[in-house]
Amino acid sequence: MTTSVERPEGYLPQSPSTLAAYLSCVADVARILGGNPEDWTIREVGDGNLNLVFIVKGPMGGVAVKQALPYVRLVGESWPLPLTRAHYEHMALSEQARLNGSLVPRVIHYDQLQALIVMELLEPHIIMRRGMIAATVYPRFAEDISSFMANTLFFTSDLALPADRKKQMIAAFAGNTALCKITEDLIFTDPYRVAELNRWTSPQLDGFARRWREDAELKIAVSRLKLKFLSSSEAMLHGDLHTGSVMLTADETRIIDPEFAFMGPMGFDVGAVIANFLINYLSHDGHEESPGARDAYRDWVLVTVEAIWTMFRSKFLDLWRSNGTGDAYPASLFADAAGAAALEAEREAYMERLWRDTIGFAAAKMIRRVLGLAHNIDLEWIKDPDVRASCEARVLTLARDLMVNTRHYPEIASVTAAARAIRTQKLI
Ligand code: SR1
Ligand code: MG
Repeated sequence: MTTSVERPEGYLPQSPSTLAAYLSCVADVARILGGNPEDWTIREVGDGNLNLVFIVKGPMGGVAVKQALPYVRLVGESWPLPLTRAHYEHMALSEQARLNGSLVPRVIHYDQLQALIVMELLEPHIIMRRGMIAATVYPRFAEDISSFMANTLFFTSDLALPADRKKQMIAAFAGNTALCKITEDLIFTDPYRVAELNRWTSPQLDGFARRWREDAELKIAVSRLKLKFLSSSEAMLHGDLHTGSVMLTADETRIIDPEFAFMGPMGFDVGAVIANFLINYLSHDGHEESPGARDAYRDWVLVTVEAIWTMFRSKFLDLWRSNGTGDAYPASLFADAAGAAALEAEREAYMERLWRDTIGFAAAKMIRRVLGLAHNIDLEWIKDPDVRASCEARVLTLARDLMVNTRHYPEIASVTAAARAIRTQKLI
């Protein structure tokens, strides 16, 4: 980590007082907003860890503006971060839109120098994490996220692409190293060592944090996952696919914020979704109005996480059967009946490997949200530290077992059964 923040000449971080003048020069945006810049209202609403986000409204309509800062907003200027992440986000949004249509926000304007993207205003959509903390049911989500992951991961993989196109994609995303490094450190390394930015509910979880740092079996397991993250360029990932990267209503889903996009292992994205559902499931003991009041919601969370994996698996396999035109598994090798049967068996074996990766990555993402720098409000918003620590201890214990004893979890139902079981345990 260095301490110098580089600002390219001409780059200007926007504020509510400067943004109207900037947007008035962007014809497509001015047309959507209508009226004159004096009529526009502008609010900075960013609550993520990295960027500025503005909501701009005019007499005719509104837009959302996201601008990268040259440092990590959560930490400050002591942690510089390249503005180029906006370029990778823009590239990923374009590719995701091509493959998924309206499941991602429409980009209206992109300014590379200002590291700024103007997108359609998502209203009345809210951040999914906030909705889930308030026990809101989202009946479309499993359908939409499973399609998003199956389409994006399949069509950017060697199962669908010719080798030269796949290598071009690897090259196009290879420069997003600073964002990958955040993941490499904050997810796969820091929670397992003494690190300045780590934090946890203390003193309640001090013993857990120490045991996690001393657990050689766990550290080997997470390092295997890190090696996979570092070296396996399977498909274009969103790279940060948690419930804070989803905006939705009961009827519409939008996947936002792919600034961590790169060509990596598919299980990392699928695992992120599963991890955040499991964390949410285990957090409601700290939110419910009286014991058991949220039992029905907890059931919805687990039924939905089962549906997400099951639907993803089935959609991915269907895409492979109908669109397997990539250079992996050349069709000419499997044209006869024996070949076709062997290929179908191999598809099942591939999904088993992907499943094992998925729960390993899910576990890593659960542990980092309890022992690392960046936590989830599902747990952070539990006011009583003893209750919060009790929920967090369950997250840690479930995650450790998923990561170390992956073979005990051959399908999603065994994961949800373990989540139900761990909830009954008093661990601290
Ligand atoms: C310093 S950034 C911390 C986290 O915020 C993002 O949402 C990613 O999850 C990242 O790991
Ligand atoms: Mg984000």
